[in-house]
Amino acid sequence: MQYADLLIENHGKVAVIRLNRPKAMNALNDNMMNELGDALYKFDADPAVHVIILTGSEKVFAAGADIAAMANYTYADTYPGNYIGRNWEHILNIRKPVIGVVSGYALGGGCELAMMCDFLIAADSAKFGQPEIKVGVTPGAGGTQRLPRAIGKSKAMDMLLTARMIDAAEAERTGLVSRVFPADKIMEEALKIAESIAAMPVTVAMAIKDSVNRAYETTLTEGVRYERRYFHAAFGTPAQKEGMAAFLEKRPANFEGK
Ligand code: CO8
Repeated sequence: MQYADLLIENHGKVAVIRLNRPKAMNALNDNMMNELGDALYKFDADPAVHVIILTGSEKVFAAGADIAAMANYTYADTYPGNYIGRNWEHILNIRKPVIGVVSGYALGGGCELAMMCDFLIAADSAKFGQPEIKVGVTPGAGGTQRLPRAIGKSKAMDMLLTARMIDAAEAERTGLVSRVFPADKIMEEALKIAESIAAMPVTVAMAIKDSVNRAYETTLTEGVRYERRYFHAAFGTPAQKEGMAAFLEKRPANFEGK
């Protein structure tokens, strides 16, 4: 796959998508968001791919939506025209696990895009922030909604209202990211994590992802009911037969093709 604003790498069952507009701090523009949707849908549909990594460069994940592109937009452009937003949420339709890997800045729309990944790992150089207030707008891709769910109301309000950035240590402490690694080891460690997931049965990984995401959209009782259906359905899969047989036979499970 060839893109103007993305770099693509294949590592066996793991596909890596790199945001790549180095001259503009990976600012997210319309073309990049179109390309990102295209790449994500292609990998989601590719049976050879089990896990997707979304990352940026060593210096920056993404410094937000492209301010130069939107500075002169009018309300007619944004709401009726739907110039910004129309292609931002393709990532939420992806059924395979998407790991966000953040080195350097993840700001504004960059932080929002990161939070749309299933979980985040960060380099110790990472900095997260929602500085939209400084450029006279609110967040528009979930910053006011996903950030409080991720780190709690007080921390989220603090970040959103003061525009202060948090570093990787604070991001890990508050639960925004699951693990932090030295910057020079981040991709190596990210690939190890992705490969460990890719070795699991993809059908179960997809069901777990769907169930966890359900937790944010429904009541506890309905969420558990939803999970129970997947649990029962797992008994119709080769993965359950292999996983349980391997346990009882005291051998490693082989989920290849399951
Ligand atoms: N948009 C466009 N260009 C950018 C952006 C951006 N968000 N961020 C950086 N750039 C450009 C700079 O203009 C500069 O370009 P040039 O070399 O041509 O002057 C180049 O990238 C390098 O940037 P700096 O010189 O500023 O680099 P520094 O290392 O000094 O600073 C920072 C790096 C801290 C990342 C700084 O660039 C910065 O603060 N950037 C803006 C961060 C920001 O305000 N982000 C929020 C934007 S608003 C937003 O994201 C709303 C999202 C809503 C989405 C809704 C979808 C539905």
